Order: sequence, then structure tokens, then C-alpha cells
Amino acid sequence: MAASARTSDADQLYLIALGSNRRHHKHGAPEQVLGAALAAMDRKKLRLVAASRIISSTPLGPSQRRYANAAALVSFADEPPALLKKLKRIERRFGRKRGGQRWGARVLDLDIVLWQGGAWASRGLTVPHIAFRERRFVLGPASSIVPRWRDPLTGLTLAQLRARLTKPRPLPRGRGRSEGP
Ligand code: A4P
Ligand code: MG
Repeated sequence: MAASARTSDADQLYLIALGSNRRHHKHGAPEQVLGAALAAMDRKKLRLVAASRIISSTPLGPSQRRYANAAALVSFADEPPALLKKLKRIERRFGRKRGGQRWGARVLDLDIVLWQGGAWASRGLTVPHIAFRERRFVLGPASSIVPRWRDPLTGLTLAQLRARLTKPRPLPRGRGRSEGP
């Protein structure tokens, strides 16, 4: 865990999920891409407070390539839309292009998972991230750095959300084992 001494009271904490499943011509494999992206998130108004280790995960969705995933705690002295703009700029610097297949292979994906200020909803931005509660590749790394951070919508901590995902659940009534995904 890397700690920065440069945060101030005006700064707000954010939890960011990082993902990559495509090589970068300069940085190399997805793991190296995420390492470089973490460094890029510790510049100017953006400060890296803590970072998880980088994990390898099975792709969710149509892409065949495995992902590298990680989570980072950052501080930033502005509201979520300004941070999203900054993160999109970093994605573009890493060669991320818009369009193409949804959930297709990508060099770098940076999502805002949680914000210290609670919930935010505006055009093109929802915080907490709508899908994070169902994703091990987000909750695993995230709960390793801030296990007690509470999701403002469910009231559950990241550690609890993660435990909920990994615990075996009974099959719904009347459903045979051969049914379902
Ligand atoms: N947007 C809304 N809310 C947010 C938020 N909280 N943080 C908008 C960031 N962006 C947010 O996202 C599309 C638009 O969502 C943004 O322009 C922003 O205005 P995107 O990152 O441009 O596109 P995307 O990533 O293809 O779409 P989406 O739906 O965000 O995909 P996800 O949820 O990021 O999932 N499997 C593994 N193992 N690991 C992965 O990391 N990632 C995905 C993509 C699929 N499968 C994966 C992984
Ligand atoms: Mg995304």
C-alpha cells in the first residue's frame, strides 16, 4: 500500500477500479499497463493514496482475453464529473478508443466505484458504479485496501459485499441444477 503525504482537507477520496486486457505498444502486457496507469494517477491534482495488488481475472462478456484488474484509492479536490474527465483523459493517453464492441478488449478502463461524498447521478455518470456489487474482479482488489468502506446504497461494507459474492447460495425453488447460466 502506497501512502501519499500530500493530501489536504479539501481533497475527497475516491475508489477507482482499473482494468486492462490488451497490450500497450510501450508499456507492454496488461499488468504493466495497470502499473503505468497507477503512476499516471499520482500527478498534479490527483493523488494515489493506496493501491491493491494487480490480479488476473476471467473475462466477463464477449472478450476472450484475460484481464488484469486492480483498485486504487485516490484523492482529488473536485466533484465526480471532473474526476471522470481526468480519468477519460488518462484512458485516451493509453490509446483507449471510443466505439467498437461493448466490453471489447481494451488497453485501459478506469471506473469510479465509490466517492467519499456518497451517491452521484448526472448525465453519463453514476456513482457508486452500477455493476460493482456483482464483480469479484472489483470487490477483491477493492476490499483488500478499504474493506470497511460502506456502499451508500446497500449500507454494506466492501468486505461484506465481497463475502456475499463468494458464499455459495441455494438454488431458487423449483430450479434444477441443469438450468441457468
Ligand atoms: N459512466 C457512468 N458511470 C460511470 C462510473 N461510475 N465510472 C459512463 C466511469 N464511467 C461511468 O464506460 C461507458 C460510459 O459509462 C463512460 O463514458 C461514462 O460516461 P466506458 O468505460 O467508456 O465503457 P465500458 O467500460 O466498455 O463500459 P462499461 O459498461 O463501463 O463496462 P465496465 O462495467 O467497465 O465493464 N471482465 C473482467 N474480468 N475484468 C474487467 O475489468 N471489464 C468489463 C467492462 C467487462 N468485463 C470485464 C472487465
Ligand atoms: Mg468502464
